[in-house]
Amino acid sequence: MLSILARTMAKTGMEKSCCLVKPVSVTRITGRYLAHQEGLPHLPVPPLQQTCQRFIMAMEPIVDKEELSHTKELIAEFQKPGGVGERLQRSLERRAQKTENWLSDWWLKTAYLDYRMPVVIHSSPGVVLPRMEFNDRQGQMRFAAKLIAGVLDFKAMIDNETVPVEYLGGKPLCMHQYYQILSSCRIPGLKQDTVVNHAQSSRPPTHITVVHNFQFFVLDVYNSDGTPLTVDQLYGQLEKIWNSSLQTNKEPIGILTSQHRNTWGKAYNNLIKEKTNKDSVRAIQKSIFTVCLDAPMPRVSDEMYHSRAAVQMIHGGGSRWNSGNRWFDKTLQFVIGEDGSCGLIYEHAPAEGPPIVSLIDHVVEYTKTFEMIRTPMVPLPMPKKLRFNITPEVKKDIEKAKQNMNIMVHDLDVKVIVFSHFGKNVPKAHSMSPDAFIQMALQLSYYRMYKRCCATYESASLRMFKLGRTDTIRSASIDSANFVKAFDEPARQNTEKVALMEKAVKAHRAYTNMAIQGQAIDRHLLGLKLQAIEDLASMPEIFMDTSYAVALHYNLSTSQVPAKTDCVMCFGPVVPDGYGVCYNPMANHINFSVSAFNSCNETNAARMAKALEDALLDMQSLLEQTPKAKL
Ligand code: COA
Ligand code: HC5
Repeated sequence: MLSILARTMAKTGMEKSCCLVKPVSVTRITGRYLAHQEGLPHLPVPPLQQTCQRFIMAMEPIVDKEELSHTKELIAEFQKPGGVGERLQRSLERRAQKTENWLSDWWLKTAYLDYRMPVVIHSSPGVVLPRMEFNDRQGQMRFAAKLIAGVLDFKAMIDNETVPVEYLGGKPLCMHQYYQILSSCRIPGLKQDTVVNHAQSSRPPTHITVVHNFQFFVLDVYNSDGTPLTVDQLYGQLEKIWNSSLQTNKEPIGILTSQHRNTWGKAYNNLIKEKTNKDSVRAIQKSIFTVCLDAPMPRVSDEMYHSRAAVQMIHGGGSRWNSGNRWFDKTLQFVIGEDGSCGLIYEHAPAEGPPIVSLIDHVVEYTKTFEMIRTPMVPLPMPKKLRFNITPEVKKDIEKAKQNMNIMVHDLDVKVIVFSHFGKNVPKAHSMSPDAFIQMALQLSYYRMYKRCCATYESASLRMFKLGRTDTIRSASIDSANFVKAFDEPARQNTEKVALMEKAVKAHRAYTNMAIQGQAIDRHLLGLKLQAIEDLASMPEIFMDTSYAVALHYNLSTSQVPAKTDCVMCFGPVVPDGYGVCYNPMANHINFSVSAFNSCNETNAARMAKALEDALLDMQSLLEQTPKAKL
């Protein structure tokens, strides 16, 4: 049975290092990492007929009969012997032979660098850590110091190539993404963005950036002998930063990074015309990561705490609050408030959630086990404040960005629930895949609310393959539709409903297995489409068909991101009338976040979250009311 991304020790000798940070050295990806990477299989190109057949099956629950029969005709035409499909398939297979991964560059461009919506809400996920016990600025800075030390401890494992290899279903995973999350940043362009990574440069960075009251500072985190600053030293430096950024009337320069990418690309070119600005921007881009010391946010009840913390991570609360206290292009930004709230936001282009979560798990453990070590107080230089020359044009861009940000903030509706009735334990006790069980609960919730099934996306890891990213598990299936339609039918027997549930759960698990083995349909279809753009004069009709558009209109965009830490992950919906649902299933409870847009009358995050709780409980009671012997 496939297990979760087991963070087990490598069998390849990449055993966990003791957590001592070695002196920083020029990081060179060498022996062990490369040997591991070289052993990974290449992403396959699935057979054409298989994808065509599975595409039709995936359309059945989400398009009407007429559309489906039209799509069947188009597919038959596309896949006929000697047809356009075969030609594209051959080109794709040639591409696969020539590259390390036929998909990864295309995916990076399509999903991220060419995608022009703001990264805020539309792309960058947030993570809320368990609430810490501090409640004042000393506590905030002390925690920040420990967190920085913990991240540097993890960085040492990256630098020494001793990050434990992850496994999925007993197979080792590609570790490339770990080398992309530190010292990197997205850079806006007029039509396409880029990502820079300074970790491999001849002089890798030794500083992080800290932002407080919208003012950015360069904080050197290594001593001249290459040892990392101790927590005490970091605390002292943070205090200096705090004391020289007390003014609260500064221009929120970072808010520019929340704009539509073309707008930001233009504003960026204008901003960096000035040398001072260019140097400051480069210092942020090059830094190992960013720490945002946030101003206090409005207090809310304990019940609302997680939902409020989720939006603090996703967007910072608007221009009045902490949205300007960010550089949203930065790959990794830790966010720490005064009230014990902490978490992070990450720019998604370089990596998926699991490497970020591994880092968090390490850092959280580190902050718990840390003991104060008195360090000789050698005076350290004052961290450098980054200057920005705000010309009238830059000021205008900031004002526009503030307005747009506030509109986006108002539009995002987020509800976090800690589902405490059960976790992975209940589905496991009924011999069901917990992930598939949760996905079927989501299908049931959606059906109950809308009386229809919708295109549903669940992330599947492709990291069994070299440079693998993700494919799509289509959770709405013929079997899930049969299950959700029967569930509230009084005429149906419980035994029949349980049988339908089991069938749907099994079908989902089967799709998952197929996806993680590189045999799902979505990235293959994308590949064929992009190949058509390269090879053909006109677009094959299946890609212009309504069914294909419906297939990609994910009213439910979901992702499981398991963590050891009891954290909540969150992201925005991907369509105007959709939901974003992220969950972290623990042994005995499940953390969920549900997002939606307020501008859509049909969606409501709290209602969907409630429907999900009800669906999970109803599925559990159905299983418990139906004696096993009868199954
Ligand atoms: N009976 C009993 N136990 C079962 C079971 C069954 N029929 N099926 C599964 N289980 C157990 C597993 O052994 C596992 O046990 P563990 O908790 O001891 O490890 C656990 O239940 C979880 O398995 P399951 O719920 O089936 O899911 P999974 O962990 O295999 O995850 C995906 C499924 C799709 C999430 C995973 O394959 C994946 O791709 N993850 C990456 C997703 C990702 O990248 N997300 C972020 C994108 S940015
Ligand atoms: C810290 C949790 C991050 C989860 C992010 C995630 O799941 O991103 C998906 C990536 C992918 O390629 O499937 C995209 N999604 C948010 C739209 C589901």
